[in-house]
Amino acid sequence: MTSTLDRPEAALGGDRLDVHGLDDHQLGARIGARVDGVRLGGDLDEATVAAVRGALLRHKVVFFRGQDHLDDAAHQAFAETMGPLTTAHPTVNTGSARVFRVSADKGMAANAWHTDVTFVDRVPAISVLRAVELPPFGGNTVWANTVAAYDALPASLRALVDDLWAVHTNSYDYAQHEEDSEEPDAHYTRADFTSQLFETEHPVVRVHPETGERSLVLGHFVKAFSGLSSTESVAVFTLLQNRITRLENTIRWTWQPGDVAMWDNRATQHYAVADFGTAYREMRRITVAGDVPVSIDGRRSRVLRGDAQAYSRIDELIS
Ligand SMILES: O=C(O)CCC(=O)C(=O)O
Ligand SMILES: [Fe+2]
Repeated sequence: MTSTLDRPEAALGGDRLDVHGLDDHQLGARIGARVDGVRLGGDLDEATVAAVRGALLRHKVVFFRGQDHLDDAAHQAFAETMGPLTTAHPTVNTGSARVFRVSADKGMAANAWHTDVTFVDRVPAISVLRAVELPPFGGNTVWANTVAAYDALPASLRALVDDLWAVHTNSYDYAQHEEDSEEPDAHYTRADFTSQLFETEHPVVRVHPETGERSLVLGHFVKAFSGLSSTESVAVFTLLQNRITRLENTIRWTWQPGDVAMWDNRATQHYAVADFGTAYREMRRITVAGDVPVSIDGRRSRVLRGDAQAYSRIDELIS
């Protein structure tokens, strides 16, 4: 299939986006836009797909309301317009080839700041999340812009991160992350989640394959920074995460039935707020495959443990 990965100027939309007249409404200075007037599905024309992708790359997370017509198949067909898909998850058996169901009725949620699946080398490019059943209150999701966070670093901190690498794993020491829920990702058990162990060393600063922007690659799955002690790692992690998640750098979405959120997983972190009591909440995610991060000096992330080939084929991607 054709990809915009080798044509960043096309992916960014530019005048194509304006020509098409996508009805997008920016929601914050640093992140987030609502896109109106698009009925999501597999039948979008090429210009609309390019415009939506351009809006995504610019705003990092885009929201679509009123997509009540979507079922899993149409959700998947829309996600496929953005690129080849991953399987549902590298380790968790979700009962579906492509759909990752995030459901909870005990107040559990993915309430730790993370970028999806950074424990593998081929970090997903895009996640498409659909509200299936919402609680009567609470259950918002918050996204943070990891490009803006990098851009806002003073020169001294850029010097620190530009050549720093971090080990990400799906089996980390939960005690190091005070905001963790007991389960690493919503309702799946830790045993499922760690049924196969993955560890990957990523650059802390990656160059975005489509936009060329630099972004911070951190979040919940970080175990330690290469060459730093665990105490030093916690200190540096806290320093950087605090910059990523400062409120000005985020957008918070209050879900309505029929909503879809799509985020650039190479330029964001997100957090599902566990404030919906014991009500049932169900979301479904379909994930677009991404390539292996590349550092500022052109080095690619390195697998330390685990083989993610079955989860995400990257030979179809252009990098
Ligand atoms: O439940 C949510 O709002 C987000 C869950 C999540 O982290 C994800 O779908 O990747
Ligand atoms: Fe997530």
